[in-house]
Amino acid sequence: MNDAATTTTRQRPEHASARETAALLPAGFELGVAMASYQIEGAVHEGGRGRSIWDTFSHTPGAVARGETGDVACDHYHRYREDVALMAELGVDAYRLSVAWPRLQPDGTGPVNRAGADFYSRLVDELLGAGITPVVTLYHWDLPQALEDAGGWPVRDTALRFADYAVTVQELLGDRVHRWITLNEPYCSAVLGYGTGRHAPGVRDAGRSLAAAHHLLLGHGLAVEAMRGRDRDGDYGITLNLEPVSALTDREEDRAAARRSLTLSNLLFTEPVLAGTYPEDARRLWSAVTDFSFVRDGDLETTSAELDFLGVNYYFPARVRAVPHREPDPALRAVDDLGVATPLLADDEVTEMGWPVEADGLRRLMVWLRETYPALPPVLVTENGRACADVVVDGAVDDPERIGYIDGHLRALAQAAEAGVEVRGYFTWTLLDNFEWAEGYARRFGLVHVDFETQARLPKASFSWYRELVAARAGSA
Ligand code: GCO
Repeated sequence: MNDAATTTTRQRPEHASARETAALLPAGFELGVAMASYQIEGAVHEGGRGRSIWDTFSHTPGAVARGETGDVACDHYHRYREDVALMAELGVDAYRLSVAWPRLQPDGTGPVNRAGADFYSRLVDELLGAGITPVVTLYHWDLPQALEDAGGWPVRDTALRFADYAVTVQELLGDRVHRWITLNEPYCSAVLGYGTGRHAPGVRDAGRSLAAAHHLLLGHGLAVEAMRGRDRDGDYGITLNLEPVSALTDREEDRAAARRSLTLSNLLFTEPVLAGTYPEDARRLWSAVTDFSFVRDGDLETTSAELDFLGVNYYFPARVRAVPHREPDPALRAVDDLGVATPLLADDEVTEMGWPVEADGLRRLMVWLRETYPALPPVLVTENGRACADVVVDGAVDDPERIGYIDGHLRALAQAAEAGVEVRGYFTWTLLDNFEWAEGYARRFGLVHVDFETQARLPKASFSWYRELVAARAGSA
């Protein structure tokens, strides 16, 4: 079916769309790739690394598809030089990496584990040597198990531990790293981790999930304040996964459902971070499971600490309709049991994750942010990409759907910029096929194919496309 496309890609590797799209991007627009520690590093028992909640969770029968774990992953811990060389070949300006907390503080507190510190130090040096700016995420979900055993994110003390850890990382790398992202997707940590149990640590408790959300944002704010106190010139941000939310129909009940959905997916995070408040309806929506007494005086000033940028991860839109609650008793309801559903539509293009593709959703999300938050800091899209059913044929992977996805979303971003949103850059998810959390290795998001038996890396057609985009952007700047 794709024969024509395949032939075209192999014989004529230049893509007109890469040059055309590059020309639409705002001046100085940054292009990068993103990855995360547990998804790529492997070497979970090496260099004095402690155990994280994802080690425990992935080894729990039934938690991850096919019982897969991040024990080896892409073996990036040993192959980071090769991976940085791929980034250099791609020509990207920046690499968004994450630091594994249990590599630096095996039990989540106390003195630094030297071997872990050395690993990240070498990685940063390798990046700088290749002319690639490191953008460091402090927490991409690998909480030290010892902190989970002490209560995890539902406990306030974890926020304090996080701020200490943030300063520890800054002390180690701050002479060479100036751009920091505190948390990746606190929605997933709180809602999937403690609410639905789909992610580590696999807890299903609505009240604890909401407490976790608050303490994550508190930890974020404390970390920003502490790090900024040490280095005023650094750039500090947080990455939220947000959705453009709309009602599926004009019916009042669907519009109300969309509002509830918006509260959980966006406002529960954007309001404390960008407005220093809680969404109006949060207390009412979850009154049967918590009294929000975990919010203390002054907390919201901390959660809304000044940011230099907002990181946004976007994958798919939410088109919401009203459905009955799964659980009739409000006191027993899951945190996401809000009487909402986000069905696929008949003409949806759907990724291997089962997510609908809608590039314009990214433009709408950007415009929603700017209209809702007049003081919105500059935005970086810190993740966007798609899983495809990639196969190696004759030593090559042709992935026109991924190219189309990235291209479409960049064009949507260019339109958002045109509409006045200050969008500074785009990091595609991701460089290497890697451990896709509860889905394991079967969901491939990379520009580079990884053979998990041999660890061979094979750049896909999308890699060439992205390289042309970066080169054309640089040339046009
Ligand atoms: C995410 C994650 C990534 C995922 C990606 C695809 O932040 O959800 O940062 O780790 O792999 O989003 O699902």
